[in-house]
Amino acid sequence: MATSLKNLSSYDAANVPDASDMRFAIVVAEWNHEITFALRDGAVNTLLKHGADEGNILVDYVPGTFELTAGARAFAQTGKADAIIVLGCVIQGETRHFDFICNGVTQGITQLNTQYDIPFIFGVLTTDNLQQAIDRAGGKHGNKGDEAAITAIKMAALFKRVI
Ligand code: DLZ
Repeated sequence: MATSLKNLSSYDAANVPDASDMRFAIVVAEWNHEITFALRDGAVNTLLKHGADEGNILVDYVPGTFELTAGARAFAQTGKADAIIVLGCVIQGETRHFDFICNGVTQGITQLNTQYDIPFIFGVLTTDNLQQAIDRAGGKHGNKGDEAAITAIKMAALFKRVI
């Protein structure tokens, strides 16, 4: 479903596992920080709402979305997280940079998901313009950070059940 038809902050709280025994890492891109910091705040608040301990939510920063893969990998190697969320925002410009960054981070995070026994959650907005990003970072379409946090909790619970 297109996100314009779905509120990214809407979910059934009854279907979300308790996160009180889970550890999370959140890697945030500083590029388009007015958007990514709103995604970060949404993610942190949603994790706390579902029982996560503030001390079990590690947050750190990379310069841009392209660096999210390396930042997430660094956290994975510490073994300190049950799920790793990456948050970024790539806005279409006049050059093909948009495509290269989006392809790079998508492939990078996909590869990490096959290399480590922890889930990596993709909280990257890829929009045509700033308004579309604002709409998805706490605006009329909700907050993709909330959605990423719920996904992280569900995936961390699955890994705890299965592995
Ligand atoms: C260079 C660049 C451009 C043009 N646009 C974005 C963007 O919209 N969002 C984003 O997160 N980062 C952007 N960057 C920076 C790259 O992600 C990366 O930090 C640099 O290419 C250095 O590797």
